[in-house]
Amino acid sequence: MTPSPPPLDSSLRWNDTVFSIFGVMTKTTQKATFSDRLGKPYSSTISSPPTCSKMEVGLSFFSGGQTVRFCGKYLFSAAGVTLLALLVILTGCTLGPIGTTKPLPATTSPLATTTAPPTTSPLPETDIPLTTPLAQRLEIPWSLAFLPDGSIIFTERPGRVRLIDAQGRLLPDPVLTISEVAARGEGGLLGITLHPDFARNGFIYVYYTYQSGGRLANKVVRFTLAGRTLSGGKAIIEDIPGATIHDGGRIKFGPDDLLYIGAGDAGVADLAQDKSSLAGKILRLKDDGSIPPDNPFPGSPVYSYGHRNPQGLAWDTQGRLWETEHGSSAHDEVNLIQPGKNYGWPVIRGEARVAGMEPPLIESGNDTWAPSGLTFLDGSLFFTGLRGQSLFRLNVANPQVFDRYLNGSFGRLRDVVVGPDKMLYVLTNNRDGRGSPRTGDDQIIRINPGKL
Ligand SMILES: [Ca+2]
Repeated sequence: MTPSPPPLDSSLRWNDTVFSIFGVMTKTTQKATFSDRLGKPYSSTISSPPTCSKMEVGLSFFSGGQTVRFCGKYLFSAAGVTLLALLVILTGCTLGPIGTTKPLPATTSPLATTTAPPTTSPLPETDIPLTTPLAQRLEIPWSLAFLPDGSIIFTERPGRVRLIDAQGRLLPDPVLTISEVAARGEGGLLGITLHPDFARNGFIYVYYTYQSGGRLANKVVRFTLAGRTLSGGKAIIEDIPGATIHDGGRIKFGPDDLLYIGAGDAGVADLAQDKSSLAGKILRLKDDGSIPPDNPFPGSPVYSYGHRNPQGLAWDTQGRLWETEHGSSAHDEVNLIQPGKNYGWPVIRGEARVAGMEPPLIESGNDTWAPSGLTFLDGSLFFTGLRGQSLFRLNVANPQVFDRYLNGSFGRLRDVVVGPDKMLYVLTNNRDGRGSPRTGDDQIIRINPGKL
């Protein structure tokens, strides 16, 4: 027998009952997202129905087989950007907790005719739950990749490469522990990726911080996986400036079968504008570390420059390279990368414009996403937020349209990867001293994008 909904106190705010107070609205799309206390996200178009007061907007969403409508109040607006927080309050509707609500009479449906079509393409819905933990009690996992048999290889920042077999079992012992790794601050064992011809050659590439003389540096090393053993260890590129902050670390092969490397500024901002330095760059190399003849600066691995701390790289179906990057004091960026271009750090940030420098496609304004991993699926870019503690979704056909999911449900999120099953695989990052570890942390979580 279903318990009847509790009586509603009209002065009760939704964040005290069902909803967290967080919402995001973009002025251009008139779309808001928010979540309940379990982290289940909802999105809504926004309108101005007569039932809401002048300072409020109307929102609606579908839950429990019916449309739920209410009014939301602005909390603040960030100057120059399109983010608004919404404090969601009830306005006289007879609603209990989500899922047990009664249908509303048609006369209280002012938003029924104002719902806009979805702004992003629908994704397949299956019986797979929205979130499923796949591996737990990990130590700062940073990056993962799928092997052809469906097993998962991933890095833990202290220096371990680990494997989840095709049956989903986490192997207790690492397939490799790299003693040379210097896990200081943001540095350590970071990116991992497979050679495009991995099935034939078994090549796996990792990016890590190490001690070089009296200083920290980063390198990319190629290993060979045979069975459950990683061996070899050929350096592809070394002496990328390192530090306890801004080590970059993402590595991926592009559709041109060349290796792209995100290198941070190592805390020395001006190096990003110095094309003779490897810091603050996206680098491009052949699989053996040699320099492609068509790189934009002849004889140099530099592909683009003026980056602060690139963290995510992904290509869309048109072959375009997208990048996420940490800004300074908010102003995080999503950039569309073109060879030889200057992305401005530290000369410009936010909406600033200088001739010869590329502004971001979108930036976070005064909000902080701390964007990390980036991937592409069915017309959308998905990226994870560390301080933002969310999974963000961007429509590449209209980059100003983005959604925000999970909102704190799993803490800081480091990486997101599309699996062979078209599910998203997300890494938490709560054990590095900057987060609040919870039971099971750190985790690899499977996300069903059809249920976002
Ligand atoms: Ca920039």
